[in-house]
Amino acid sequence: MSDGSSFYITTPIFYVNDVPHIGHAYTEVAADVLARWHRQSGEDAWLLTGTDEHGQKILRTATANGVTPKEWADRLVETAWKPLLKTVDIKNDDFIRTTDERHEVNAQKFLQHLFDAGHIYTGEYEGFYCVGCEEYKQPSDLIDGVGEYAGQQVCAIHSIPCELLHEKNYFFRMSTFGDQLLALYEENPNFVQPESARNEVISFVKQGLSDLSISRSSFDWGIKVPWDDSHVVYVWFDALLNYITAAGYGHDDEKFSRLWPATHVVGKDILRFHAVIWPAMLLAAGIEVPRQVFGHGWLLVGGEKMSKSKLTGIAPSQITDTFGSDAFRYYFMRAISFGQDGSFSWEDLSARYQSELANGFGNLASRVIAMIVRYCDGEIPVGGDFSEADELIRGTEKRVTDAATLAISHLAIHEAIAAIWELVDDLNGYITAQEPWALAKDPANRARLEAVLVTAVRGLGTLAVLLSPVVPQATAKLWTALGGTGLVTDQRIDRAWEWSGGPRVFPLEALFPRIEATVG
Ligand code: ME8
Repeated sequence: MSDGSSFYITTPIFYVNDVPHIGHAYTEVAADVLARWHRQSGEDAWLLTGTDEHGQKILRTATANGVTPKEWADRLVETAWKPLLKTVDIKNDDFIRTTDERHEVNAQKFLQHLFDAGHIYTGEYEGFYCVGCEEYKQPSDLIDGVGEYAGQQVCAIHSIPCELLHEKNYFFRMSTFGDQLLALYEENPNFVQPESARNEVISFVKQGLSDLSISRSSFDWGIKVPWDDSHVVYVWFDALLNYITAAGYGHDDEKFSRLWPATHVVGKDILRFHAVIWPAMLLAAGIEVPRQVFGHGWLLVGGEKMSKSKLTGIAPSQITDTFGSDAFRYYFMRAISFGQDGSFSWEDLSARYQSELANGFGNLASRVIAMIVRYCDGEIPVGGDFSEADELIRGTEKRVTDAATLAISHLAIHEAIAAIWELVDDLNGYITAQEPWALAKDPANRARLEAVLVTAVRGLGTLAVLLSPVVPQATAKLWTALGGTGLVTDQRIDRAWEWSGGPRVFPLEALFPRIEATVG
């Protein structure tokens, strides 16, 4: 049902070494909701995710585990990273690994192109390198260590000492792209979003850019520099290229011109790599810059950024085993303003599950379907005696469809869901006010009863279509119960209110069953 326009969206490629936690799953879900939404809007949407597999950190862990880095990465991709996608119900179109041949070969082409065009030179570098971040650190990035590292300077993110490295490296002349980047941020204010991220990036670039060391020679787990195989490509330079090698750069021109440029969804921790280094690399290569870089906030648990190194990691399956993947997706997309930090708590998750998903949406669906079974033998009435209250519901359906579409166009996923929830609340209020159970007692009210039930069922159909990107499993069940034709994912989301009801309803199990066990 594509109308031809392309929407290519990416997540970061995650360090294969790390254990997936809810922070990674959060980014995956956000990108997936956006991709599903655009797919349902008739666009050629394409979601890419994958794993970052080179670099010193991975080499060290593999060696410590007595296997080659490739064997180590293969194992983690199959046992941890691909299963994560299933756990939170991601419908990705591709999964790239930086050890894929399609990546390695075409990343080398890119590098050779930059070298031939004079953007790369040989130099010497000495600096403090954090293996956790895979990045050289400035003195201002270091803080005083505590505990076993007391008296030493440590990386502010990983709380471990950095290593003083002195190497002969190849350098990318990034410093020459400062003005072009500032012009880009100026001319295209949407290039970096949200606004706080944009401001941070602009002030960083205004301070002046240094050239970037893009090779390492002290170890060999990486892509070989094509003109000097004693060097491997710096892991970030390698990783960023995944976004174009997966999209056909260097080997499938038709695909590349169809997909590129992409929208990159990343955590704000890696904003500069995506909003400064990456567009500078592309400008140097004469390739169009990304459509947008969106830096979302951090998930905080107990006030701290969730990460494995701080030992606060929560596995996504700990949540989905109890609440299901739909609830995971809904909770994180609804409770946190996309672009800002947000705190996770089991109490908040349980409360929202119960009041919003089970009572607000799930019960509404069950009640309406049960009334059609009881009062109309399961047949959806075709018409009735429509009133102003019914028209108001139809108006709400159109209004929230437009509001949600607009919110998604600027990646405000939380606003889109809040808009859709106005329909959930209005439908609940409508049923309470119209009292179909009272109308059913007197055959003289038959036409009015039918108008109320068909209005409610149409509202449910609109909700199924609008919520499908967020809660795909519940909405698929609801669509079947409403007798909708085809798949709910094939219904146009920008015209969600157009559905006029199938011939009859079918039994619906509880969409969000009661959860008895205490969790946390
Ligand atoms: O940085 N809250 O990979 P990575 C929200 N390989 N999101 C979080 C999070 C949290 N507490 N913790 C992690 C890398 N994330 C590189 C990327 S891309 C060319 C290379 C998410 O495994 C968020 O998306 O450390 C963040 O940007 C990403 O995980 C970092 O993943």
